[in-house]
This record gives sequence, structure tokens and C-alpha cells, in this order.
Amino acid sequence: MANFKFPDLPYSYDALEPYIDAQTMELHYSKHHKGYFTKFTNAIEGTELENKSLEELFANVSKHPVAVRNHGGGFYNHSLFWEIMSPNGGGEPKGEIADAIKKTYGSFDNFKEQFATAAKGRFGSGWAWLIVNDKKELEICSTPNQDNPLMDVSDCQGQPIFGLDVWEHAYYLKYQNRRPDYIEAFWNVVNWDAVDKYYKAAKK
Ligand code: MN3
Repeated sequence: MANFKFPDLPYSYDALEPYIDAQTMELHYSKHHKGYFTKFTNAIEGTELENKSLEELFANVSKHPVAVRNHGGGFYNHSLFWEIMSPNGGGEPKGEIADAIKKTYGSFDNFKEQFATAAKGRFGSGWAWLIVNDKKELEICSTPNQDNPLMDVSDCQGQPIFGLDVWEHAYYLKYQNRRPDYIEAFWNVVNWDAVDKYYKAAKK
């Protein structure tokens, strides 16, 4: 499958301790993420879909086999998720993304509260997102399962620049049913430099 590559994890399994535990990271990356990747590539191998980009596939995902939506979504979503976290993360954003957050949400604290509300409010499994929409504005939203805002089936539409996995597999070993505690801990590992990079690319 030349067109798609399973990404390396940019840090070790224990790098995000104590906020995200090593066992969760290992299972999440090597089992869940790898599973989505394998099922996605198996589903498109030898078909006309195998040479399309993820963006092209997602833009018409309603017309493709459901494995593209579920497993292709899982592949893309986790690849972004690992990149927007870092053992050197946390703190407050800087640069253009910081200015945009302040302009859109008034303050970083207000942004965090609205994002956390979206993440807590997602019933069942899914993701909370910060996207750049068609008007090149920031927007917070959430999607169910492994959907994302690049998909034609999604209620919110735009380029994801930041996302939080709120499936139980992302937090249950350490936080059990306490999703709000996991969300609160997540802020300590956010790689704002990466988010700023994605923001600048999405705004172009
Ligand atoms: Mn996950």
C-alpha cells in the first residue's frame, strides 16, 4: 500500500505520563490505531480508491464502503492526535493560533471551557475538534465514532487542526468513567507549536 503509511509515534509510550499512561498509549497506538490502518488499507487495496488522498476519500465518503469512513477516519484522526501532543507540551498557545483563539473566544480559558464542553457532551464515542471552516474562522465541534469534519457526512465542515479522542479506549484504564478528568489532563500535553503549524496551513 504505497499511498498510505502507518506513522511512527513521535515519542515513547510513557512520554505523556502522568497525564496519559504508557499502557493506554501502547494499546491505543499499536492496537487501535494500527487496526484502523490495516482494515482501511485492506478495504481499498486493489480498488480505484487506493490512489486517492484521504482528503479526496473523505470528501465523498458517503459514496464509499463504510470501512473508508470508520477505518480511514480512525487512521487519519489518530495520526493527527499524536502530532498535536508532546511531552514538552501544555501551557498557553503562542503566535498566530494564540491570536486567533483570543479573537474568536475572548480568552484562552474561555476557549478551553468551550472545547471541554464539546468533548464532555459527545455522547458515546467520538472526537472534539478545533477546525478552520470555509470562512477561515476557528470553530469548535464534535463528531461521532471515527467521523471527522473533512467528511461529507459530518455536521461540521472544515480542516481539523486539533482534536481530542473521547472514546473510552483513550482514557478508561487511567480515568475509568471520569472523562472530564482526562480532558483536564490533556491540556498539559497539547503541542501548541504543532497546532499553530496546522492553523497556518489551513488558513492559506
Ligand atoms: Mn482512539
